[in-house]
Amino acid sequence: MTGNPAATFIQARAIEQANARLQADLEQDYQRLGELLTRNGIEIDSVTNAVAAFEVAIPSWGVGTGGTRFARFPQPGEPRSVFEKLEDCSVIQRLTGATPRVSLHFPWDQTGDIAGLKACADELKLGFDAVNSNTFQDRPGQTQSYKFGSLTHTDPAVREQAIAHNIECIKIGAQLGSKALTLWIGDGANFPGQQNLARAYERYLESAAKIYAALPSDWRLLIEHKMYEPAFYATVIQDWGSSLMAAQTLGPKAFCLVDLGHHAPNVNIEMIVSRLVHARRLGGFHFNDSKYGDDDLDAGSIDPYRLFLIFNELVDAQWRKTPDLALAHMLDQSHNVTDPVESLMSSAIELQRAYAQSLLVDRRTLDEYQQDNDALMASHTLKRAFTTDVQPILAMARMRRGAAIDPIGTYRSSGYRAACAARRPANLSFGGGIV
Ligand code: RM4
Ligand code: MN
Ligand code: MN
Repeated sequence: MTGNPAATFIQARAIEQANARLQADLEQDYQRLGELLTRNGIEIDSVTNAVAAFEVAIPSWGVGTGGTRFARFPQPGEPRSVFEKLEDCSVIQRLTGATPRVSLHFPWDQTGDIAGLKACADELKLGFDAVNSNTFQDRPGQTQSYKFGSLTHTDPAVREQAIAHNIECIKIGAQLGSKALTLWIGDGANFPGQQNLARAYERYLESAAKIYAALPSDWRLLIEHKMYEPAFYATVIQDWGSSLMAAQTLGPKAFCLVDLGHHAPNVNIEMIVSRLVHARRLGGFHFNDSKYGDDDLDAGSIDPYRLFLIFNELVDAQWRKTPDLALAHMLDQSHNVTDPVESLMSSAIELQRAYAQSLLVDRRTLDEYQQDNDALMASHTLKRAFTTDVQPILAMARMRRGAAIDPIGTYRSSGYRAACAARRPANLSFGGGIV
């Protein structure tokens, strides 16, 4: 594409050249790991092929620099439109080979030219994942305000506006090839007594049913829960119980989406995953990591063992041949102090790492230890897989897909960010923090 910095700076030829310098060492490391795994009865290429087939969607909002309630420190060359966001997403895909789709957020990604957006994505060989609606913010000129809620507001006119926006998102998504709508609302209360908790949930179900009715037959509704923020006392869809009941009430196209940052501290998220798999209502993930709350830190950066345990549940579900397990994997992060392209590449790789490690779990042996109530050896069986260095598998999976052995090194030497800084003059708004 002429004038597209992604195509100019991240060419297949440049990736090949960078790979050529690293390939011999990689082959050696891969062979050594292959021998080790063979001794444990695992064929390395089967793991590499599974990792190469793993895909996660990039959130369009993730390629811009994030911020906090206090400040945002923009970096040079930030994307200023959804078209420029797609360019950055294509860089991530070219270098990792793991992120072929983008998850859009409306109205943040609004454009008058949906056909042009589709053409741009086609040219960059990108597809579109779930569409995200936004009724947690007022947009200029909007008739009704979401200050006191959207789909659960006491005023039917506000609810209708929020429903109409979600239906509009479905229509846009249908033109772009999306197959799901992710529904997250900030509705809730800051004071006990402010909201009738029962009625607010009933209003949610009523509004969500109208959105559900507008879904094309091959679409899914992904209901995302979150414990608190922006509401600090009570949130209408605050936990997986509320989202599961809503999914079961709405119908077979409604599923629960688990954002890793949306739980109370120390909650056992892999347990939630296991229960939702059991209910056949697990629809997908927003991956990120956190220490205290909805920190939106890079996936695997704080607690990689937790990430592994979540993937372990998913691989276990596959192993048990759970039917109809079709999951939408997405990242949902805020990059405040790093180059978002680098953070997103590294996060996609962390997911592949957790997936690869989970594939190494000796499930038959684990099952025996569990049957025998051998707690220590059962836990060692998981740890053994988790502590295996699967780096050569991840790098080999990338190389075989024509992506980079070393995505961040290749990106840094490409000059992409500097070229963007020259083409995309900074957007000097003295605005809010969080994206
Ligand atoms: C929320 C939630 C949603 C995301 C917004 C920006 O906390 O994670 O998925 O769309 O943030
Ligand atoms: Mn999320
Ligand atoms: Mn969040």
